[in-house]
Amino acid sequence: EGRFQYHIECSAGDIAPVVIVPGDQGRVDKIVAGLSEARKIAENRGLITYTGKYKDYPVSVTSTGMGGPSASIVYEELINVGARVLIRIGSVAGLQEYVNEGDIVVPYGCVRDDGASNYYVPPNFPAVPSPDVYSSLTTSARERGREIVTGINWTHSCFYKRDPEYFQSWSKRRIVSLEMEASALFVISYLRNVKAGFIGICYANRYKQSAGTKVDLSVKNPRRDVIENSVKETIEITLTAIKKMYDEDL
Ligand code: R1X
Repeated sequence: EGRFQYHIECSAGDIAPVVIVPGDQGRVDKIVAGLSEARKIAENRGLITYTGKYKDYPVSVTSTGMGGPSASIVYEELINVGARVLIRIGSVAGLQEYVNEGDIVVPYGCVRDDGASNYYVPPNFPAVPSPDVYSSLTTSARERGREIVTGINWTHSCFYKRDPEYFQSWSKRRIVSLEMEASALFVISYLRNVKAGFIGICYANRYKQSAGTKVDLSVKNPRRDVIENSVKETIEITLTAIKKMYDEDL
């Protein structure tokens, strides 16, 4: 392995051992802004890669696109060229009444409806982050006095599902949030013996939106500034967590 990868168009030596993997291509620049000496490595099909440094420690960023099937291609190819730690920074929706716009969520497990991991392992196989990444992220948030939400996240595959029960059923089981890539990340990383973690920013409360009879998924967010602030803070928390992991030799 280590040769040129078909989709991400990177080879061994192009990326750092630690790679931040947002879904959104638009978030890549925001993360790269926190790095020094960053250079663009590749861009293909919306899979954009930069490598730079955070306080002298090498860090890469690669966008994965939306959903388990796209993201799983990126996770696999990054590991093929030397990634040892993958950290997803991504958007989530809240599934509990108390998880709202701008909240930061760091899950310690996922329900696996990502649409890709079921091709790797049976349904009874868990999707969990590496304890090292989880604790570095949560410690780094707490050290700066930022409260986070933790619990189990649901990685699903059907954004435009309009049946309220689809959302409510997981809410009733105390699931805190939902998004579309984390469980594929956790399963693939576990199988390939690399470390993974996920930190999410809440964009909407799907619990409240689906509590009526209709689910309106297209509401424009009135709290954009609060969310943008949390995106910035999430990036800082992640970079500090990465430094912590390098310093502690994790
Ligand atoms: O993971 C989810 C997906 O990538 C979060 O945002 C996208 C859907 O809007």
